[in-house]
Amino acid sequence: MNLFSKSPTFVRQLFCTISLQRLETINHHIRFSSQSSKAIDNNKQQSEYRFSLPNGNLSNEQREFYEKNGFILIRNLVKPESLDHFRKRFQDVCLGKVKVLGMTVMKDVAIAKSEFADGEKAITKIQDFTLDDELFKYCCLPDIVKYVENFTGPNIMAMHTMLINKPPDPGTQSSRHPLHQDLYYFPFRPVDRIVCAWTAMEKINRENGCLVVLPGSHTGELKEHGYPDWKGGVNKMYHGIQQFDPNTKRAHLEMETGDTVFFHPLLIHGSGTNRSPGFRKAISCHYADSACEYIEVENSVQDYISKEITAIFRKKTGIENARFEDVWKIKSRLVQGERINL
Ligand SMILES: O=C(O)CCC(=O)C(=O)O
Repeated sequence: MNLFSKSPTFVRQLFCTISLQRLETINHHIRFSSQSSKAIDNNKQQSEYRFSLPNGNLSNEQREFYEKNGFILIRNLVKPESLDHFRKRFQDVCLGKVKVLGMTVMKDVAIAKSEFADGEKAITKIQDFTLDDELFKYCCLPDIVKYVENFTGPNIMAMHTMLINKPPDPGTQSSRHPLHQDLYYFPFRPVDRIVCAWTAMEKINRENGCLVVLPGSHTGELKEHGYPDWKGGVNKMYHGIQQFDPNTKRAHLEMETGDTVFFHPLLIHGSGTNRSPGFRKAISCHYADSACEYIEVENSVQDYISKEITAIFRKKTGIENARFEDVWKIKSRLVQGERINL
């Protein structure tokens, strides 16, 4: 088209239209580039998440909280009917009505000495209930597993299970659980693909000994542990961190029945004295990505505990040459997906 053969008005209009189109295009570029930089920012943020995965139920905001603090509390996650079922099963275990292969029934150091304590009153914790189909239902609750996927990915093993029955303290303060990191007990890695779900089976507050956590401590190293030097005695296997700054900020996790906290295995945590007249119950499971691998812990900070646990296992099973990882292989159970390494 020869523009010069057209009227000046037409040419001006055409230039105007072209300019407007250009402006539109530039505008579009600006809009597009700001949208894509938002997407890039979002991807960058996602790739900066180290402690969680996009798989499960957690929102980005919740993931950010976990990344920073090493725990996330989800309110009202487990139904009271399920918790009643687990409570009843626990009572049957304590009364000896149910015997479960591999389960450890632990007595409180102070209460066990009392000849008057019987049934669940003498028992502070049952551990390793994975082979009990009734209690194992806790590990498989879809409401919990959906969050676990945010930490382990889709192939999930239940590695360690507990129903904790913190007794009213007899004045010895032995009902406390010293500050510790759960990774101390675990010979598998990577650490960030392990998570604990811990559910309050009733209202848990400072009076009956709620969980105490040191927010952000999951970013640190695995520390040296050992039995604390407590006058009133300390429960078996309740190792604690010996050296840490007592002024570090603590958070007391007060929870209602069914509330569940998910926390990282390096998070420093423990629980307080039970000053109430009742037993304080919680149920928990440590999950791991089944693609995690066993590691050697000899001569590491885990050396002492691995020998203590393996010795108990050898005595219980009569398997003389059992190794630390064998203890874990036997008690762990697949929850979802494929059993890869563990
Ligand atoms: O339930 C509690 O009192 C604390 C349990 C705990 O931290 C543990 O057994 O590792």
